[in-house]
Amino acid sequence: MEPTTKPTTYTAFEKDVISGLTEYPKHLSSKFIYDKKGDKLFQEIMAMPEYYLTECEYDILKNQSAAIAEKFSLKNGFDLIELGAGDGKKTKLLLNHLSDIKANFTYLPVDISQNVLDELGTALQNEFPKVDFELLQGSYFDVLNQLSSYNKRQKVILVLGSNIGNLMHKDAIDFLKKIQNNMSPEDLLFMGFDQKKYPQTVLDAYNDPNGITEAFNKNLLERINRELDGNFDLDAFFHWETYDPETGTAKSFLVSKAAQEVRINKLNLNINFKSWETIHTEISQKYDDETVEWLASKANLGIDKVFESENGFYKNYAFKKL
Ligand code: AVJ
Repeated sequence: MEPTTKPTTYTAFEKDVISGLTEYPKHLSSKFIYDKKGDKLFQEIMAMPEYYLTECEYDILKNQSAAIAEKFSLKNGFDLIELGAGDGKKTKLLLNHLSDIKANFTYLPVDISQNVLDELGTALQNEFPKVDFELLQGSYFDVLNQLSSYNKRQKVILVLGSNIGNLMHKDAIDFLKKIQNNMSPEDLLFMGFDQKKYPQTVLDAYNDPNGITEAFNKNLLERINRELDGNFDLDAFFHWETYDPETGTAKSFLVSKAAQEVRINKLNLNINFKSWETIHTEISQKYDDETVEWLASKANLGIDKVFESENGFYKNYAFKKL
């Protein structure tokens, strides 16, 4: 009898590694940075003084929560749906205000990680015993699709942290379109966009002297070593950041210090690097009002109101369906 080989089915991570490391120039997707270790490193990034984004958005939510809440249907009630809730640190500022004014709402944090949600649930119970909440585990769109059917009151969709910045404009438009598809005319999308600014300030945010961002970026290689039985020598690569002030695109790379071969056993793959060869791993897009307006209009959304941090580094936009 002929030996039969089982068809191989690859995970999304494996597919990205195979295509990304066999194409030229090489690339890997930043979304795979976020395993347990990557999540922890990102928490450390958010606490770095150079990573101004966190504090700017925190300030907006702290100082402008009343003006933000005016956009919500305080009378008829609303659902506050947060995509990628994490530890909810910034959202709690809004929850504070909303519970002060006794708003009628349900908080629905969505996250892919059940661990993260369980911790958030415990914190909410302790800190906001009167706030009605429901934890939703899953990908953003599964959850959004379910929601559009089951409620009649206003939906306020929160996407904080300039997470959209990891997407090229085309993908950002698709992301906005998928949200727009699940919105009714009275619904609101509230989203953070990091702004164009003095280029060195951007570079410093993605190139800290303590090597936290470097470790975060290299976690992609570590994950390949851990999960796919690879033998990447982490010291044979370094982190490199660029920022193009014209396009507003910050780009992260891992650069090979020397010619080398890497073996990834689980994928039966050998990868050759020339010296100075790059792996492009992430973009962190910076915006201006015109670009945000253009992206939104492509997704049939319009800017309803803009909330700006005091230094102008960061903005949260409230969008409605056009
Ligand atoms: C989580 C996408 C907002 O691009 O600023 C931080 C991720 N990468 N430092 C960003 C990140 C390097 C972050 N986002």
